[in-house]
Amino acid sequence: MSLVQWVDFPHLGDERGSLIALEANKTVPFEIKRVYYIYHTGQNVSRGYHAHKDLKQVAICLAGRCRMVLDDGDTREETWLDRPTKGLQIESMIWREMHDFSGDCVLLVLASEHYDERDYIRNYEDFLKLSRNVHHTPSR
Ligand code: T46
Repeated sequence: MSLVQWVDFPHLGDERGSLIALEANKTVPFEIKRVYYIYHTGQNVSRGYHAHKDLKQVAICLAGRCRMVLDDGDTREETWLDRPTKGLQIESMIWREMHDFSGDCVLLVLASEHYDERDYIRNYEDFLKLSRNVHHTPSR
């Protein structure tokens, strides 16, 4: 299965313009505990470079665009976030990097948990070791 999984949001627009509603456990596949947004990212600045042990997120580009790289330790895929009608699902234990932010990019992120620095894996070698354990531990 591709690492790039989208949620398509129903478009509730009419002749007056566009409207999208985000609802926990409906359009967004988890209970939303936190919302943050990334904007005014400098030119040639990249962000991310970490994975999360448990956190699940949906990232929606409300304006502009940026390029997201996802890596599960075996496969690396990338995609552009450039429209507010689609959310990119980022599961736990996925290394992510964000590049090529346009000056007007506003990236909204919905998160399944409150902020907890202990959930971050910020070293790629540590991520690879942990992801091998997660994927290769036989379940009984
Ligand atoms: C992710 C990508 C897509 C907080 O205090 N609370 C928060 O909710 C967040 C998200 C961050 N912070 C602090 C932690 C750092 O001192 O804000 C600072 C910047 O965070 P970070 O360097 O982790 O930002 P990004 O853009 O590299 O990553 C963020 C999220 O942290 C991360 O979960 O998946 O966006």
